[in-house]
Amino acid sequence: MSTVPYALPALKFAHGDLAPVIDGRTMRLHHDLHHQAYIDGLNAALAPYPQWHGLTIEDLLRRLEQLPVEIRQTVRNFGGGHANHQFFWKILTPHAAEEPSDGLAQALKRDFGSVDNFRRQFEAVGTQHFGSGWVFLVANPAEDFKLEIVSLPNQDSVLNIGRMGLLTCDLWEHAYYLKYQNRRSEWLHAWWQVVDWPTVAERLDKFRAGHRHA
Ligand code: MN3
Repeated sequence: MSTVPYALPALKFAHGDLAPVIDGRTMRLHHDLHHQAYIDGLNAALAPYPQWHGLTIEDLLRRLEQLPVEIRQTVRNFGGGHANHQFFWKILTPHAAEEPSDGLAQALKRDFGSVDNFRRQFEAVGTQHFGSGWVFLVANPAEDFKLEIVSLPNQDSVLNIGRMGLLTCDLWEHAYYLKYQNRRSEWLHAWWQVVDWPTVAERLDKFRAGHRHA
């Protein structure tokens, strides 16, 4: 569990392994440079505040409103960027199963009608989101872990809206522009081919078992 100074997590696959869905150059820029920049910005902001060191990124973001006002927005942006990207890499794999497993498939069917309907709605929310941000599949712990699709602007985190993140796709142009240019809907449609469904199912199981983050 990494805390301040936060460090770039290693990928569980090589940069080029997600090609052709995500090309190696995009992965290198996105992970090695963009994600690193969020971490550098976060560490710099927190350096003068040792009382805020030692928290996981998730616990830090949950306490955003308690942070000194002069660093709150910076932590929201850079800390959110770190958390969202760390989450994103975890749910990607070069060895994707085509369909979610039984338990997760049942939950998707219960809340969206079918797995295909879920995918269509997720792509629509991601495509229609204006500007940079993220689209998420989340569980709502206040409603018996009902599954919902939400999009958030910039680097905002689902941790700040009382939801638990199961799956997310990056809507910032740096995530897809080299290959998909302005065609965000194509990016979202192709991206299913690298989604690590077993990891998504495991996150839902952990949340249901009472873990606060996965
Ligand atoms: Mn990104």
